[in-house]
Amino acid sequence: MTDPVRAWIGLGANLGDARAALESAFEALARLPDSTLARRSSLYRSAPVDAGGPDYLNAVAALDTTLEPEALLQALHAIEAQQGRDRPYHHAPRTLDLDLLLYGERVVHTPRLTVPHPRLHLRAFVLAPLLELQPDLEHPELGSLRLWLDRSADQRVERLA
Ligand code: PH2
Ligand code: MG
Ligand code: MG
Repeated sequence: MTDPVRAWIGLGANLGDARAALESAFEALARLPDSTLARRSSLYRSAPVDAGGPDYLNAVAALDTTLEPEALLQALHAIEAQQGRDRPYHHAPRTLDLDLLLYGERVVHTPRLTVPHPRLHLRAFVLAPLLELQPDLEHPELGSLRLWLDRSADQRVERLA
């Protein structure tokens, strides 16, 4: 058996009962094969970035997994589909969005997948929950994510109790 890798998954929703969507997404992540849901962040309310529509709820999960990145991406898309996500246009409001943010220190560029997620370091709604769980988390190419959160201080993101 290969050792598990810690993958970081971003969760987002801004349609319907977003809180329920994130809760059932965490449950689905915990049921994934060859994977352990190690940590889940608080929920955050955030202003839409590069998109319209209502505020989002966001969170992140730390998943220890032996699934390869492409297989994990497929599993995330399956969870989105089970929870009623359709994809009418880029950045449309969504019932559930699951993004593969980081896969250990791996850098992946395939036609279907880019890891680290190309915009994670620019988005406070991803950085705040990541750093809640691991304050010294590093990006394999860009270094300390704490510095990037400091640079995105103008984005509205609020941790929920
Ligand atoms: N997701 C997007 C685009 N904009 N804004 C916030 N606040 N939260 C998101 O999850 C989000 C977004 C595309 O996936
Ligand atoms: Mg997304
Ligand atoms: Mg996505």
